[in-house]
Amino acid sequence: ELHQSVTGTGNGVTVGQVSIETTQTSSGYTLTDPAHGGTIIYDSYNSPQSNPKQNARAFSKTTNSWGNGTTSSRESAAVDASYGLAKTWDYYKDSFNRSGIRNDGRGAPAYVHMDTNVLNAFYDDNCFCMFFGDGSSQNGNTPVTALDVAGHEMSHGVTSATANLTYSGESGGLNEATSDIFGTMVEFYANNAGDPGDYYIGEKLNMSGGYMRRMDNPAADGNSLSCWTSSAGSADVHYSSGIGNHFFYLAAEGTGTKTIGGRSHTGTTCNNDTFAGIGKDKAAAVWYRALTTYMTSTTNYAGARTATLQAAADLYGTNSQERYLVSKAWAAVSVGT
Ligand code: ASN
Ligand code: ZN
Ligand code: CA
Repeated sequence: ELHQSVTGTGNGVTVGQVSIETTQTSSGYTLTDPAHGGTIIYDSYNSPQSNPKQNARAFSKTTNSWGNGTTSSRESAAVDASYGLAKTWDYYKDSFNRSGIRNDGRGAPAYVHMDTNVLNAFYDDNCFCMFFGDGSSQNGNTPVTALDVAGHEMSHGVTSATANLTYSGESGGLNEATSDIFGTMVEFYANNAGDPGDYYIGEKLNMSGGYMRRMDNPAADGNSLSCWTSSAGSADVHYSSGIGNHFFYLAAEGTGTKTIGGRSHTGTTCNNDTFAGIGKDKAAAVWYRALTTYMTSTTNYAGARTATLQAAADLYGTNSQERYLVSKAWAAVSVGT
């Protein structure tokens, strides 16, 4: 066998010192991960976002030690991506026996250092691949490769391969919420010392407000919706996602203030109700079954409620406490009341 899977050492920008799976070739090593579908990490080499593979090349070197923990090494962001996408793969495999985005065992290529001054990351279903920007002056030029971002982007592929929620209106909000939910679950699953699990999105990106989004209190960012309204479908999908994110937080953790991953979570509701959570693993199992069994491209929030109630009934029983608390969490975000 010419190309062997080997364990390398990495020092990422946001994930710190980690092990990553790489490939040994006749001339050295590449960031191809045979243990996770052959995922290849490329350097976009600051190709323009309009043609982000233009100058791309795969990472390769003679030793199997990658990055130095800062952006002075182009490899550091690649370590984040390799580690984050491997953890995302493992999360889906361990939790749902899903082998990659399409459940076909194939990894999706990822490109770091896309363009310049881009505080964003993308999944592109046309190439079955992901692109990660290097951040901008707004976030101290921190690469947008944190664990919850990698999980978010790869999860767009899972949504595309399953419910295929249309990326506009309420279905678009559900599409975005699905990526925030599983990006967050990946962060918990990885149990990384430098980036512990929480229900904030992008808290490791050095944003001026300290995070990009919050699931426990979406409206705290000044834009996201915490509660459903009849105009939710007119909001940007990254804001209408707040309703689904808030539902998930409340279903998982219940109401009331909690410190999780060193951060304060307020667990506000739209109806002043108080109730317990079913735990994040059960809440994620409900959402995954709803996504892969009941949701379709046109599912709206009312439909997501029905889908998750059916999923909870399938998994835990029609008269289960889990199904009851899922209904309480939807009511607490003004869906189905
Ligand atoms: N980072 C964004 C996302 O994955 C990019 C976009 O607007 N599609 O949602
Ligand atoms: Zn997204
Ligand atoms: Ca997070």
